[in-house]
Amino acid sequence: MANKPLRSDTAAGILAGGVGLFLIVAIWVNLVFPALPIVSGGGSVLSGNNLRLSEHEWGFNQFAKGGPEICGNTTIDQMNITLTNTGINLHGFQIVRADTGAFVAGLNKTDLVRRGEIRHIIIDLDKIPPGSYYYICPVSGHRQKGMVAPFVVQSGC
Ligand SMILES: [Cu+2]
Repeated sequence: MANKPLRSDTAAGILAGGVGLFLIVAIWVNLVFPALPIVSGGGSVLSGNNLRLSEHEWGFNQFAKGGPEICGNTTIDQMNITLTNTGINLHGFQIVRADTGAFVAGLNKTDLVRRGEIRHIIIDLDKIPPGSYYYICPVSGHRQKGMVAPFVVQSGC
């Protein structure tokens, strides 16, 4: 065994095994700990007290994943959001804390917007402390597929 030169086919086998193992681990990690993609499309920000937001598979508005950031100005008491489901599946809308994921505002988890439905909701911004949140679709698996984007409450947007 000592000083025996490593045959090239053996080396190739070890390398292939290593690459395979790496891929298996990478796939496992992705399945068990799905990354939460936060896509805030190209710096676009929705603000004001009358927002329109279309929902579709894995994104909001024109984004294939994620959506525009929503900025809630602390001077606004109530934010009106018009949701339009332009997708095929049922979608919901919730605002959750960025740190704990706890529900803050939005639709009940089982209150979903149907295909083609237009829904007006009111977010009581005056009840949400300044800070970082996300808006998400609470349908199982949709957030993981991309239906998540930043929602911030701050003075000035
Ligand atoms: Cu959804």
